[in-house]
Amino acid sequence: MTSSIAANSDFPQLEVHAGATSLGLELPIVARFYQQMMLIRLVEERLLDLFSQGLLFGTTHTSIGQEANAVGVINALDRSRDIIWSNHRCHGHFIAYSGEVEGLIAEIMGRVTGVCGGRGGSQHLCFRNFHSNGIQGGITPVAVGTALARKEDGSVAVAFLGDGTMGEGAVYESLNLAAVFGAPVIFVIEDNEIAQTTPKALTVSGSIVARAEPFGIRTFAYDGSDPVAIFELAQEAVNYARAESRPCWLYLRTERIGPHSKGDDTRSAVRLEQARARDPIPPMQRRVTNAEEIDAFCRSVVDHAVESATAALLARG
Ligand SMILES: Cc1ncc(C[n+]2csc(CCOP(=O)(O)OP(=O)(O)O)c2C)c(N)n1
Repeated sequence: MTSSIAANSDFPQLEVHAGATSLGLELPIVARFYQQMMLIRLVEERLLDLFSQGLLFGTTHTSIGQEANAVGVINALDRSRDIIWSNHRCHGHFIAYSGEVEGLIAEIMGRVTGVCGGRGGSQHLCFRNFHSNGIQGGITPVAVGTALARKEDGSVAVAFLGDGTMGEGAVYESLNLAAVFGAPVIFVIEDNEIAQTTPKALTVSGSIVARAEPFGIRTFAYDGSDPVAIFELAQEAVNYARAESRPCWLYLRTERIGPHSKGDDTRSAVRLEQARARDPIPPMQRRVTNAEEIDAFCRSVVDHAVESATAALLARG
């Protein structure tokens, strides 16, 4: 059963496919964004739980703490024509793009009902215009190529990168060619200051914000966890890339609250406390009047998705 939870025509519509019924509300933007963030949070918490029970195929990287980036950036795109290239930490980007909670959970549980038949897992998603790949920096040249190939339709491409990917040569070759050829690609940098267990200070020289300027690439930067602010900035970046047929650099300073993958978090208690202080969910919870209703709806979507994935056939029996 398909339920539409976002019926305001001013903003791109997100359909959530689930056995749960719709809230039946025309949600204003803050509530809509809160709902998408909550859905991402609950899916990822459930994935960690499923992993600990041995019910996932392969590994998983959650974006707990970074949900505002996914929601802000993806909602600024035209889902029907823009092309998304995501990385290993892609669940939030994917849910904000597709609302396919059931298809994602089934995919990571290795079920035939997954969005890629249960064979790709979250690091090899391919669904409509959304793609993910776990090789750090590997998607950047591809994003530039697709932006060039599709720019005549007015499409833009987006590539999501982490701070720990700033050491990959392919990123700089991509920046150079994107600027030289005029590729409308938005490089989104989610700087959570850590790559797996290595703090950025140990591996990244100079400024990440200023990284693209020497290539003649315009920069948009934000430090915070308000999805509406990220959405507005991302809209500016997307409008610029589309109208000017130019690349741009959208730098987002963020915090990863959970582990890199499952239990591998070596950060100090003080550093983790700083990260948690920037959790984007509580401030949004305070901004919406019907948070409890939204939470209950999201929970039912996730419960239903896990139930139906569990009942489906394994792709690799
Ligand atoms: C080329 C390459 N080297 C190493 C890895 C293993 N690996 C996966 S994620 C990751 C850390 C990435 O850090 P960052 O780019 O900051 O993104 P974040 O995980 O913080 O979102 C590493 C080292 C990989 N996937 N690809």
